[in-house]
Amino acid sequence: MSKACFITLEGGEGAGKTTNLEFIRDQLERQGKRVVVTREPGGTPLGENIRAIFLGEGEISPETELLLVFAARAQHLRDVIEPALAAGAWVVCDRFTDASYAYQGGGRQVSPELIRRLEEMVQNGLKPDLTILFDAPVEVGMARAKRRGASDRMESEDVEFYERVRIAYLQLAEHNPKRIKVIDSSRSLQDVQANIAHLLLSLFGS
Ligand code: Z5A
Repeated sequence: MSKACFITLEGGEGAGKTTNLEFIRDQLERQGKRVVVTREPGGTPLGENIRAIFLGEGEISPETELLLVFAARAQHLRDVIEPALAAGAWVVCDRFTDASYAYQGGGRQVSPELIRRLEEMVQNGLKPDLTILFDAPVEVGMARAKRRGASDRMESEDVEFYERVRIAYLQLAEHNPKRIKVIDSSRSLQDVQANIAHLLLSLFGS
């Protein structure tokens, strides 16, 4: 694929996205690609401020959560993602709009139609070329995240919440099989990275 690609990483808590970000950057750079690595919510000064509010203490209603992530996303698209792609860089983003469908839609049970309307308003039709969904049973991800230390506001949810998030992600993958590729991230890091390398190779070959 000669054009710059937009790749997003998704998954439940402790699924392994962040662990594999640098591996993905390295694989792309070995193919001579210029790579911009970024994250959501965040990626811009405004977005990082929104992230601090989003993950901070205190009650936030489901609709407010949704508006916060889309406010951060609008700025992120204008200031980082769209300019990088236009300049020919590949963009690897730790979470994007699928996370809104999974967490606010699945987890918080906000209407998917509301999410779809915001997506249409903010993204001007831009969607990731490839989404890698790191999937593991909820208890595996939670145990990994717990070993990592203190929890933020989102990480303090119960198992049922994360089960709904996982189901929503798997449904998204089922409905978007060409874009969303599921990797079993309960396997060893070596196996997971072999899968990622294979996926990326198929992208270069197309
Ligand atoms: N959020 C939202 O609600 N709506 C939205 O639209 C967006 C986001 C965009 C922050 O995201 C929160 O924002 C997130 C969803 C919400 N809330 N939650 N929960 P984040 O991505 O910054 O934070 P996170 O989901 O909490 O990420 P995480 O817990 O850091 O997960 P991860 O990045 O997938 O996991 P990791 O840090 O790479 O790995 C966790 C540990 O497992 C670590 O110690 C690793 O060494 C270990 N690990 C990883 N892979 C393996 C394998 N294969 N074997 C063994 N051990 C492993």
